[in-house]
Amino acid sequence: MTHRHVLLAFAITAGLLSLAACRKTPSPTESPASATQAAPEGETADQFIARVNDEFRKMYPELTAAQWLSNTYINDDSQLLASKANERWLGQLNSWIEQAKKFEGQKMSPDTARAIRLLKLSTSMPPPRDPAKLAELTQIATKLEGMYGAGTYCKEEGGEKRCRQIGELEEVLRHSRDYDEQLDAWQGWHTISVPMRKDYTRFTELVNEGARDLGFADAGEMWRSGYDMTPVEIAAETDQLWVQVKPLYEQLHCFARTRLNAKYGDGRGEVTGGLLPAHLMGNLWQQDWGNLWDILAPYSEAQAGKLDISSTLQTMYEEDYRERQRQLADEPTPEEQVELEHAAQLDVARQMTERAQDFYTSLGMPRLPDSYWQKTQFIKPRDRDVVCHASAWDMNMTGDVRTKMCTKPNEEDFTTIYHELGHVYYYLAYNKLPPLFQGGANDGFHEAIGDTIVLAMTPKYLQSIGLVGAQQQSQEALINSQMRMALAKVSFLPFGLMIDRWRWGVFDGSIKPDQYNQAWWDLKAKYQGVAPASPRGEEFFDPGAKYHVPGNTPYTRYFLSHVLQFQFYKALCDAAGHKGPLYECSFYGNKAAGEKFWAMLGKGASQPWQQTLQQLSGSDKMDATAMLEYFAPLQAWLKQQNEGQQCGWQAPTASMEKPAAKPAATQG
Ligand code: X8Z
Ligand code: ZN
Repeated sequence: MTHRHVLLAFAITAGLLSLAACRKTPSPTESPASATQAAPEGETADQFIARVNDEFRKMYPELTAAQWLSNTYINDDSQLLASKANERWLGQLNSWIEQAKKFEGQKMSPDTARAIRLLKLSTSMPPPRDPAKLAELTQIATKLEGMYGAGTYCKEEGGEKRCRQIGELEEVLRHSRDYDEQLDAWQGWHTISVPMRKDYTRFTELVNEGARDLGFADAGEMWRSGYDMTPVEIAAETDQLWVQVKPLYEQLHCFARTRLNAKYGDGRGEVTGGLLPAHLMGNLWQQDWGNLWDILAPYSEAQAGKLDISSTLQTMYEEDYRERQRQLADEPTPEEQVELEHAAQLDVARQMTERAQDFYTSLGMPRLPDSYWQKTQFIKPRDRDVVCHASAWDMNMTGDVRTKMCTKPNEEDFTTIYHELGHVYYYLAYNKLPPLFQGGANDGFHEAIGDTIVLAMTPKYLQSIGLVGAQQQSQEALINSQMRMALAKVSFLPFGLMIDRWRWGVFDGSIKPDQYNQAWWDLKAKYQGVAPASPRGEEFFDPGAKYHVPGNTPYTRYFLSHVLQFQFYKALCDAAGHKGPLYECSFYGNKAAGEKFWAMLGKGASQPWQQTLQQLSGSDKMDATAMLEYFAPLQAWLKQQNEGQQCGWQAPTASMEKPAAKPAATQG
C-alpha cells in the first residue's frame, strides 16, 4: 500500500503511511501517546519498534475505512470523518516520532534503525506539531482532494446548462479531432482548480512547517529523503536519467509535431517556438499520447495489421449490452437503457480485471481474494461524486485489498488495471512484513510492477487472448507496435519529471504563490515542449487540475518507474530464458520469472532498494539502458522520418531561470 499522503493512505504509493493519532487536545510538548500505550519504562529500541508496528496495524483500518468512504462517496460528512481520522493518525505519527528520539545513538538492530528512519518518512504530508495547525492541514487536504473529485465544468449551450466531469471531458480529447471542441474541453477542466489556489498555498505552508518540525529543510527535501541516498543525490540521479532518455523523447516530439501540423493545417499543430499545443495531445496533461493513434500511427492497419485493443473492448461492451437488451421482452424504456448500460459497463470492467488477474496468476501469483471482487469500485457510480483517479488500496494489511476506478472499455483503462493490480500484488506479497516495512523498495518500484507486466503484453500475447487480430511479422508491424508503447511510455518521461520540479520549487520557496502558473508552464515548456494555445495567467491554477497536486501524491516515483520497469522487464525476460530482441519478450505463464518477481515484492521496504534491484537484475543502479535497448528500432526509424526537420523547441523565457531564452533541444 502505499499510502498516501494526505489523507489517504493507500493508493498510489509506496511509502508507508502517515499517521498519527488520537490526541484529544494534547499540548504539543507533553508527548501524547493518547489512544495507544504510553512508552513503558526501560523499553529498548527494538521493543519500541515492535510496539509501533503493533499499534500501527491496529489503528490503520480505521484510517483507510474513512478514506475509502470519502473517496467513493464525496460529501461533507465523509470528508469530516476522513479529515478527523487523518488528524488522529498524523497525531499518532508525531507521537511515535517524538518517542523515537530517546533511542538516538543507542544500540539497536539494523532493522530497527531502518524502521525508525522509515517511520519519519512514512507520510508525504508531514504533520505540524501544533495541534491546531495539524487539524487545519487535514481539513484542507481532504477538501482539496474532494474538490478535484467533484470537479465539474458547466456551460450554457443552446439556452441550456450542460455539465461535464473529467470522464466526459477526457472522452472529447480521446475522440474529437475538432480543434475548438478540444480546446473547450481542456480549458473547461482547468476551471475546476481555480478555487484551489488559496487552499493549496496554505497547504504548502503547513506541510513545510511539519517537515521542519521533523528536521527537514522543507517538504520537498523530505520527499527526496526516501531513496536510501541523500536528497541531493536522488535529484542528480533523475537529471542524469533524463539526459539519457531525452534524445528519444525529442525524436518523438518532432515526429508528433509534423503529423499534428499535417492534420490541423495552418500551423495549428504547434504553438510559437515549436511547442505542442496542450489541448491536442489526446490527454489533459499531455502525459500519454496513446489516444492520438489515429494521427500518429506510423503505418496503416492495412500495411501493418490491427493493434487496436480499444475497439475490441468497445465491441465487448456493445455485445454485452445487446445481449441484455435481448433478454427484455419489450424495447427498453430510457430508465431501463441506463440500467443496461451500467450493467454492461460493469460486466466489461470485471472481465478486463479478470484478464489482468490471469497474467499475474499465470506467473504463479495467487488469485485475488473474493473480498476484492465484492468491495472494489469498478465503474463510476451514478448517484454521487467519487474520486475517479485510479488507485489501489490495502485496507487492513490482511487481505482486504481493493481498487477504485471509473473504468471505461478502452486500452488506457485496460493497462491502468494492470498497473493497479501491480500495487495490489505488492501489498499481498509484503503483508507478512512488519507494517513499517510494508512499502515499495522505493516508491518507483511500487509504480513499476503492473507496468512491467504491460511491457510483456506483446502483440503476439494480445493475439493469443483474442484482443487483437492476426499479427504480421514485418518491419511495419514492429514499428507500429513500438510506437504504441512509446506513446504511453516515452511521452510520459518529461511529465514524470516536471511535476515535482514544480513542487520542489514551491516547497523550497523558489516558486512563489504569485508565480505558480507561470512556473508551471515554464517547466511544461522546458521539459515536455508543450504550451497552452491561449495565455494562462495567474488567474488560473493549472497545477491543481492534475490529481496528484490536490491529492499531494509525490510524482518522481512515476518517472523512476518508467525507467525501472524496463530494467524489471529485462531481468524477468532473462529469468524466463528469453533469447532474441528484448521487445519480443513476453514472460506470460513463466513460473521462473514469476518466482523472481514475487520474491522481490515480498522484500517490501525491508532493505535498501539498491539491494533489491541487485537481487532482481544484477545491478544496483537505476539506468535507462534497457529502455533504450527496447526502443532502438523505433528510435532509428524516427531519426529517419525526422531527417531535414528542425527538431527541438524554443522554450519561452523562463521566469525561474536565466533571462535568455535558450533552445531546450536542437538536434534533428
Ligand atoms: O496515478 C497514476 C495511477 C495510480 S498510482 C493511476 N499514474 C500516474 C498518473 O495517472 O498521472 C499512473 C501513471 C502516472
Ligand atoms: Zn500507481
